[in-house]
Amino acid sequence: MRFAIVAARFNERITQRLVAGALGALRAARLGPDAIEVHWVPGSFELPQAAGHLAATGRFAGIVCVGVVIRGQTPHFEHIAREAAAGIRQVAIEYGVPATFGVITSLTEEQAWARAGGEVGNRGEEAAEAALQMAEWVRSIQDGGGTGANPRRQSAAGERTSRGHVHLDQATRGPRRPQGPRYK
Ligand code: DLZ
Repeated sequence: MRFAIVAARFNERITQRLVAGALGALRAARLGPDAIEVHWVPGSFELPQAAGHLAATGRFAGIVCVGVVIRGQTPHFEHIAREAAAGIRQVAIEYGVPATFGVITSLTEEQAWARAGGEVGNRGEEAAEAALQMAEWVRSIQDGGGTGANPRRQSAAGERTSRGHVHLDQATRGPRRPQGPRYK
């Protein structure tokens, strides 16, 4: 599976940290360099436009959008944050491609740094993990399963229900996000 990271250049030093967090999460899922593309756009307002173009190519299992919107003196902040959030959601629904929201919306620059690999976490990393989970879930329903199990494949540890679904024990189901070579 191939993933894209779309990054807003506004507040670029902070956004770089979000990109690093997102790349770390995707690489931890064993995605190779050929399976990850990073695309830069001017600001968070442009994130949905770029995500839409990328989704339209059909080449991506997930799109991670990262940016930093910091409140200024005017309502500009609200417009950009709202349009970014609504636009990314619209792309995900319209194209059926998971597009996740790794945009920090903060009142101060200090709050933004704290959410870009500081004491409050890394919104880019979290958005990449969400994209991985959603992409895997989309794949699971395309394979015909609703619980992460594929009803067409009978597992030794599984038990077929009256509706044809296979229920696996939690212990045998394993981690929610697949490990190993699946993302290569
Ligand atoms: C113009 C602007 C302002 C004032 N603030 C931010 C911000 O905090 N974060 C961000 O990502 N982008 C900002 N921008 C740029 C807009 O997102 C957009 O690039 C421009 O309005 C051009 O469409």
